[in-house]
Amino acid sequence: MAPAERDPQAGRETREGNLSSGNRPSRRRLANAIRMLAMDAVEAARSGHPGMPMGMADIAEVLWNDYLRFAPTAPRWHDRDRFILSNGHGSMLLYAVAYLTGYDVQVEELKHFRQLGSRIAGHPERDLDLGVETTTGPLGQGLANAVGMALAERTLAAAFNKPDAKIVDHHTYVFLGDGCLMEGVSHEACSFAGTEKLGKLIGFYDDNGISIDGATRGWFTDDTPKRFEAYGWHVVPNVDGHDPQAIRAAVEAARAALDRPSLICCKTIIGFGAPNVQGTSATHGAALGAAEAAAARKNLGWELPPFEIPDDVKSAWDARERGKKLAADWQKRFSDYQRKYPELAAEFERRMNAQLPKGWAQHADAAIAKTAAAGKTMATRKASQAALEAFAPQLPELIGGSADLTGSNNTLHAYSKVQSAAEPGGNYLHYGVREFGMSAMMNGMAAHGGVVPYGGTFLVFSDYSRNALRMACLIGLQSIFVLSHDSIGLGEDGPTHQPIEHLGSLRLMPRMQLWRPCDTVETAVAWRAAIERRDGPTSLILTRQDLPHAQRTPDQIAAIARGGYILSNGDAEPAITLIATGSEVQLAVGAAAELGAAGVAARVVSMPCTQVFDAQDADYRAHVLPPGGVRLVIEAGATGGWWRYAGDRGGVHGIDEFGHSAPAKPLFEKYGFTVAAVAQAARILITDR
Ligand SMILES: Cc1ncc(C[n+]2csc(CCOP(=O)(O)OP(=O)(O)O)c2C)c(N)n1
Ligand SMILES: [Mg+2]
Repeated sequence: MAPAERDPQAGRETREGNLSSGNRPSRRRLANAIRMLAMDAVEAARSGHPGMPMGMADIAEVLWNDYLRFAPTAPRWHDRDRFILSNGHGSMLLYAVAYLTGYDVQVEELKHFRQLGSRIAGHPERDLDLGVETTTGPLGQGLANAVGMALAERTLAAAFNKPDAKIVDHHTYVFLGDGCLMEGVSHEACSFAGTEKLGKLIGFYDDNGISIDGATRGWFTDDTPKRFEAYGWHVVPNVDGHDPQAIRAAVEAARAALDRPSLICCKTIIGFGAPNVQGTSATHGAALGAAEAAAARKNLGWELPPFEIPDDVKSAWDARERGKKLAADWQKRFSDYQRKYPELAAEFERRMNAQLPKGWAQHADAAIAKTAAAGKTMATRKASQAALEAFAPQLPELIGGSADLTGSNNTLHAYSKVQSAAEPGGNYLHYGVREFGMSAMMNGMAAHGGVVPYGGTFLVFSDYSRNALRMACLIGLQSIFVLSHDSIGLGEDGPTHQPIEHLGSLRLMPRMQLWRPCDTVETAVAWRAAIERRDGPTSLILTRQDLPHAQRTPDQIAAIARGGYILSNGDAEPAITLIATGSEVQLAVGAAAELGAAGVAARVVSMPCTQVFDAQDADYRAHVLPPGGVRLVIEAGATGGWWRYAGDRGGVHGIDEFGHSAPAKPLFEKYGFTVAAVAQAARILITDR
């Protein structure tokens, strides 16, 4: 540790707040319980982050004991306040509070912090039973998730509240650190939150002047209050984060400013209470060590051994009765609402419980059959819009948007209504050019519940939002990513805009379901799958250019939902199987016809979603792709992921190079994406064997 990194604040006295009334322990003592548990759990694990929980303990004590509306025994209560720990490395703060307030967690579990199988994980993982609303850890994204949660709250409030009955009325609180504010995604999300005037969003900035490398003045000198004022936020600057009265005054001011989100900038001392290392990065991410932990105990006047919480402290923290009453009060209001507005109440419960509307399956079947009967030639981005138009009237929970590519992604449809601060009832958000922010906000909405977000950008820019896509997979959130302009087929915008490795790399993400439909019918089926998939995200990969309609029997239409199916030549013992996705399916069909005319039986398998196909039973997979057969995969993208489908005897016709600026047709010709070139590749493969 460089001597220069010691923060100027570190010299400050560690005052013992003396706000006790009657027999209630002082506020400082209540906060110290968080400090002790965090310190002890990190000691036990010999790894973790004691600094942040020790630094933010006084803020947490005020928030949980005086403001946050939560219920440890009813953690899923719909109108609870949402809390997100964006500086997720301070996870022990959240677990300590869960234990102290009376969530169903035992002290033994705290002793297994960061161990295999423990719910008390290194970084918070979504676990409503512990009061953990979403997974955080990648800095800045929790803040964007919080913006999404506040958006979801506003959306639901507009849809369901009545002048005489407010059933959706909660705050979103978020803790964030220097790291969150240095991350670019904080700019995207907070700039948007300012424009959207999300008055029930309140952030607490842990302004401790320290990050891992030391004192942040060497790399982070923004004037954060001015930055957030410029976004249109209400800012409470310079709050002493160790003074409960100052924190209370700031929260009061923030809650009063209902026309704007609020940021409370709290000056804190990282590792507060550890006498020799507080105020330095030494406390950030490592156990204090036995000697310093003992010194911190002494310094904070904590007489008990590790993991022991005095009864008076535990009972002062216990929020079970208070929470039960809050949840029961809401339930009473909701019962009242049910009597007055039975249909709306049923709809609210349907949406919050993530159920599909009555008659959904029939409606979806009919829409898909109608799409098939129309048999239109169309770009799949337009087919996606048509599918939305067919499904959206049934699904008011769909909240769409685009990162400033609305007209290109075709995400806005006939039933879209733009949402804004002035029109909170809308179902469409113009996210602006903020791909990462949009995707992370969508995740926050999905985690909130009651809404199903979909948002568009170009496939190539999924790189910008990639970690939010990963988080949606990791947590299991129903975010629907609409990614258009899916190959060199987008043409003249050139190689910067032409995805190559994106299909393969998104397919590598565990639990991602990526659909690359080949026509209007597959597009409608893909949308249906995305809507019905409640426990994870879907990427819908769409073309800019028109694609022809593929003829199918009703059985084939039904088989699309299996992720991969035989599109033609199912009966014959094929000499070769052509596997293709999206815009390349038409080439496979054409090549199969050419080969067939020359007496070579070629089967065509359309494979819009490999993840769903892989989950089918072995018999079905062997029926579609007979073991040992010669196979050629055709996809205008990186070849890497396809070899396991091609097999030892197969080939992959793809692109492992960047594209060019040119119209689509000459580009496809240059890269061998023509019927003739595909047929030739197939012939070579057969004769080579
Ligand atoms: C996106 C991302 N990059 C890097 C990290 C690794 N990391 C964890 S905490 C941290 C420093 C954060 O500083 P700050 O928010 O000020 O936390 P403090 O040390 O004050 O607790 C870093 C770089 C991360 N978790 N996420
Ligand atoms: Mg910091």
